[in-house]
This record gives sequence, C-alpha cells and structure tokens, in this order.
Amino acid sequence: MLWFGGDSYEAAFLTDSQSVGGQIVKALAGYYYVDTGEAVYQCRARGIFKKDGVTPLAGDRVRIVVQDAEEGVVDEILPRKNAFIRPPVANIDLFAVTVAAAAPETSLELTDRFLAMAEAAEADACVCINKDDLSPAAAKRIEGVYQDIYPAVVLSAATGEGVGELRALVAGRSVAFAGASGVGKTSLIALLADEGALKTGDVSARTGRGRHTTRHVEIFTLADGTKIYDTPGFTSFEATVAADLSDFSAAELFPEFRGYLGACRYRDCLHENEPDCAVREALASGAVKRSRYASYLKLLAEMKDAENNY
Ligand SMILES: Nc1nc2c(ncn2[C@@H]2O[C@H](COP(=O)(O)OP(=O)(O)O)[C@@H](O)[C@H]2O)c(=O)[nH]1
Ligand SMILES: [Mg+2]
Ligand SMILES: [Zn+2]
Repeated sequence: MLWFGGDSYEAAFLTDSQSVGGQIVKALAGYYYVDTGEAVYQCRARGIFKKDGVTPLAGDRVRIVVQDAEEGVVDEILPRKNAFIRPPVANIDLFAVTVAAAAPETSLELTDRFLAMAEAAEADACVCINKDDLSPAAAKRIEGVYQDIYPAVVLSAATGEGVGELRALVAGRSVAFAGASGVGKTSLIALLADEGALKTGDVSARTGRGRHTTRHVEIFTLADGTKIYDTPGFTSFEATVAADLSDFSAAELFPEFRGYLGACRYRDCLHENEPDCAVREALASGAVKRSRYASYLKLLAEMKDAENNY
C-alpha cells in the first residue's frame, strides 16, 4: 500500500488534537482516508455527521483532528462545489461518463442518466467511448449520438488510442470516471497515470485484465495536479435518483433541448404529446436524437412518480 505522498514521519511532529485540512481520497468500510498533502490519515467521522444525516464523500475538503501519525477524526466538511449520490463523490469539475463500444454493450439510457446527474450537479460532462479496438462501428454510432452535445472521445485502453485527447480534456481538473462495470474506467485511469507519473496512490497494481474490480471510490493525483476519481461500476440506478433531481425540470437536464424550450405552443409543455412542440419537431428533423428523447421520457416519468410519492 502506498498511502503516504510525502514523508510519513512528518506526521509524528504533529501534536495531539491538532487540526489540519485535507481531502478525502478514499472512503472504505466506515473509514475516510484524508490526504493533507503531507500524509494520508485513516479517519473515522465524528458521530455528529451521522446524526445530521451527512455522509462524508470522496473528494470532500475536510478538517481533521490528528490523533497520531496515522489516524485522525474528520471534524468538519467544508462547503462542497457539488455532490453525487451515485457514485458517491464530491467536488467534481468534469464527470467522465465512460462506455464501451462492446463488452459490455452500452446502455444509452444509463449513459443519459449519468449525464443528467452531471447537469443537475452543474459539473461539466464528457463521454468516453472505450474499446474502439473491439467495435469501431459501434464506437462511431455512440460518438454520433453525443458529439454535438458533449465532448466525446473515442478511446482504446488496449491500444492507447485517444489517450492524448483524454489527457488534454482532464488536465488540471477534478475528474470522476463513472459508468457500468467492465467498460474500462480503471484501465483508462492507469493509462493516464502511466503517462502523467502518478503523484499519489497506486492504480497500476489494481487495474486491468479484470482481476481487480473497483469496489470503492478512490482519488489519484497526477503529477500535474489533475485529480482522477476511480469509481465502482454498477448496472442499474436506484429509483431514488429521480427524487434527487426534484429541483429541476427533466428537459433542462438535456442541454440540446434548451434552444427549443421557449418555442413550444404551451409554456408548460412537457414535450410528450402536446401539439406544436418544438422539441418533438427537433426530434422529427433529427436535431434531437431518438435515444436521447427516449431517455428524456423515462426520466420525466420517474420524476413525475417521485413527485407524486412525496
Ligand atoms: N479490448 C479491450 N479491452 C479493454 C479495454 N479497456 C479495458 N479492457 C478490459 O476490460 C476489462 C474491464 O476493465 P476495467 O478497467 O477493470 O473496467 P472498469 O470496471 O470500468 O474499471 C478488463 O479485462 C480490461 O483489460 C479496451 O480498450 N479494449
Ligand atoms: Mg474499475
Ligand atoms: Zn414541447
């Protein structure tokens, strides 16, 4: 294990109950690993968080009370730029929704759900289309759906294709890789780490060849300061997700709809079956993609359900 970014003995100079700032770089089994820049402390969270219903997240900027050279207690969570429930991460600049051209087959609905969550969190998003080596035709199809809406990068962690483009996209930002398991998130991160000389963490030992499945969120810092969040994959969303979007209308979570929203006949048009709907006209002309519209209808239905249940 490679927890200590700097000299771990520096921590020994800290006096009891000294408070220092840091960032949670890993959350696992009730422990929070806080990187202070000098060392990484294994921390429990103060009981008060649980009482208040607050869960510290990977990416949180925190203050900890240091107990000894290796342990501390998370005492305060500093205000978040944003937070996600799935994956459980905070303070994201770029949400890199990762899909595979093949193995596993891409669910466009799941992809669109991730993208909608990024919109709700006011994080930038991009689409990483990995495994181009397995099915270039499928990669191109997926790229065609997203390229006018989000930055879309076609990649192969197997051949290194697209990694330069990905590197330019992530440079200097806090980037969460999210997507179904097996699409190659950890493999892509290992590639970024190889070329960028990893400052903290040890992604290479846990990547590739399907041997290590990511089961928790972990943040790696590249030499240029870029923060990369590796997250566990999953295959379905909990129904609660839509409830968390309750401050939004479904349509505003689909950026390519925005240009049409004022042009529908009815001001409260939901773009389902209403006459003279500008979004559905854009669908008919091909300006709005069918899969995106289908994902919109699903999200809209879920958000209506969630509203009725509260
Ligand atoms: N052919 C091919 N296989 C890949 C590629 N990227 C990852 N893999 C393989 O896909 C499997 C899952 O990769 P992993 O990085 O663990 O996926 P994660 O669950 O999204 O983190 C592993 O067996 C990888 O070796 C790629 O670009 N092409
Ligand atoms: Mg992984
Ligand atoms: Zn409409």
